[in-house]
Amino acid sequence: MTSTRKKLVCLTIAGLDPSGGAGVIADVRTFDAFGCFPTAAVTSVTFQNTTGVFGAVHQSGESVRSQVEAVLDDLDVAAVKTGMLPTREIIEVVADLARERRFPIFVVDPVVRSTSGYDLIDDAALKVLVEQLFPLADIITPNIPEAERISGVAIESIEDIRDAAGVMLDMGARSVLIKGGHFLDAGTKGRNEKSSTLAVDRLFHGGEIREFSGEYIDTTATHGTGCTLASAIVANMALGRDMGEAIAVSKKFVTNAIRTAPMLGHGNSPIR
Ligand code: PXL
Repeated sequence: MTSTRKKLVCLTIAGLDPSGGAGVIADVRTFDAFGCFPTAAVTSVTFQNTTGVFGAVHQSGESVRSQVEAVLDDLDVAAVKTGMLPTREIIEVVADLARERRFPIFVVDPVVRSTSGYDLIDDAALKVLVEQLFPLADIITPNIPEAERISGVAIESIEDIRDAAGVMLDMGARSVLIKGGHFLDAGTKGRNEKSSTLAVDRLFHGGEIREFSGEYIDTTATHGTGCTLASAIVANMALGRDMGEAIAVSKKFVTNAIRTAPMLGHGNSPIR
């Protein structure tokens, strides 16, 4: 006997990392890992591997629009995520599509720079991303360097994280998740347990802060952490989990992936 199973469709609009660790390949694999059906529009073909980014050929706005429309015109898309949006033209197309098509769930990962220091967006485009996409997104998911560049706040303390989030909320973001992987929170697990170092992600929403703590794993296997976390949040929200629950599940998924990373390549290994 055969049986069919309806799958929730998720769409990523992001760059291609041909070495598989980040960008659309990471997103597609994450959607699939949570049982969602992955679709993808490519914004840029990057030339990179685990050791660095060597260049990129960006798509035109028209190309990105045509890819996204082909998906949306045919499939019932439950949730959308953006990653690398390198040009003003692409960002404007994505903002127009988000307004025209009313994405049911919309997660914006404001990708700014690769781990190896390659700029994935220019300053003028970043300004448009903030102005046009932040107000349309359910949540934005910057890491600490991204939060610093977007907010202009140098982050050295938890107060600074709060200030940076405040600036991004004032810029129009509805919810801001600042990821803690670049900032170590020294904490204790419990009175009688050994002191441990944590990676704490903080969600700022409606005047409240919620913390998501995970073990900080000292490893070079970090390639694709941001893409994987944002995609996991999209998949879990598509599956009907509320934002807090989706973040908690996604954080565990990423921490576990980092712990069990395949250690591929000669640089920063993909996490899964
Ligand atoms: O992790 C940020 C990121 C997102 N998307 C693409 C990337 C990178 C970092 O290298 O290459 C395509």
